[in-house]
Amino acid sequence: MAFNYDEYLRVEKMPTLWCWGCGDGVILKSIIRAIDAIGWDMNDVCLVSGIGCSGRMSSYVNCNTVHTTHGRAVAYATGIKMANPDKHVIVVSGDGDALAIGGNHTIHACRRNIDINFVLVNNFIYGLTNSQTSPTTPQGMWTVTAQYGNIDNNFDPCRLADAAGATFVARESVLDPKKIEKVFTEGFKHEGFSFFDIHSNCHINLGRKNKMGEAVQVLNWMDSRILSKRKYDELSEEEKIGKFPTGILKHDTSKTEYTQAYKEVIKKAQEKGGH
Ligand SMILES: Cc1ncc(C[n+]2csc(CCOP(=O)(O)OP(=O)(O)O)c2C)c(N)n1
Repeated sequence: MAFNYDEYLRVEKMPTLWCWGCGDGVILKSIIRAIDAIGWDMNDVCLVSGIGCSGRMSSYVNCNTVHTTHGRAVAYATGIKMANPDKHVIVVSGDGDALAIGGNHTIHACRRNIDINFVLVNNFIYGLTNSQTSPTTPQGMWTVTAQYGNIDNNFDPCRLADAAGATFVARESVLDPKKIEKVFTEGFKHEGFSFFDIHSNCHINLGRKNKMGEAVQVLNWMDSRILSKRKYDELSEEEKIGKFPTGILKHDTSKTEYTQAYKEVIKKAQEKGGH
């Protein structure tokens, strides 16, 4: 039977504001499919987004949603999760939102290991505001703020999340929606901070402006940069430069989840006669 997306979407908001063929739609579908696979009730799900093209995600999913301020989605989500530890919280954030203006919030949420599912929509550019450099814009690319080619080194978002303390880390690309659905389904179930680096195509504000005249060129370029973790591990250090392993890169169940740890704090305070 065909999957009934309408059940999960605010159909009155369709069509989306995204450019035709934007990878963000694939990510939207994958989020919905993972929620369906797990069997979560949409009343128990809260999707929180920042500002950007990816930030529009919260407008389209028919659950509890908050469209927050630029770079602060995970700060809002932390408050939501602390007050509602039994609810399932998903953050959707662009590479500018999550790693530039919001980088500080992102690493500290990783460090706390709070049970939030953080979907980085990584299109390597500020999409909504027309092509400024983000922390994942590859070196040499043209952006509005680097018109002679970007000279900045990049963050590897998964390595950053891992080092900061996220306990579930995965990477996939919109080229393979089934794999995104699979890592979301695993990661959403994980009790702790789950970080997903999802490569998404911006063929308008990254591709076209970097002389990739057709959308498929952007997809081919993205495809040339990723490979399974197994294959990646076989590469020499030199060959690894500019390549990104996909799949589940970390799944650590040994660390205490933050809202569970906080329950202990509440218990101790109550025992002491506090409020
Ligand atoms: C405090 C603040 N600074 C700047 C902006 C302008 N702004 C809106 S979205 C955005 C960047 C969007 O890029 P990204 O987070 O990568 O998301 P995308 O649009 O690519 O999905 C910026 C700089 C803003 N809304 N608020």
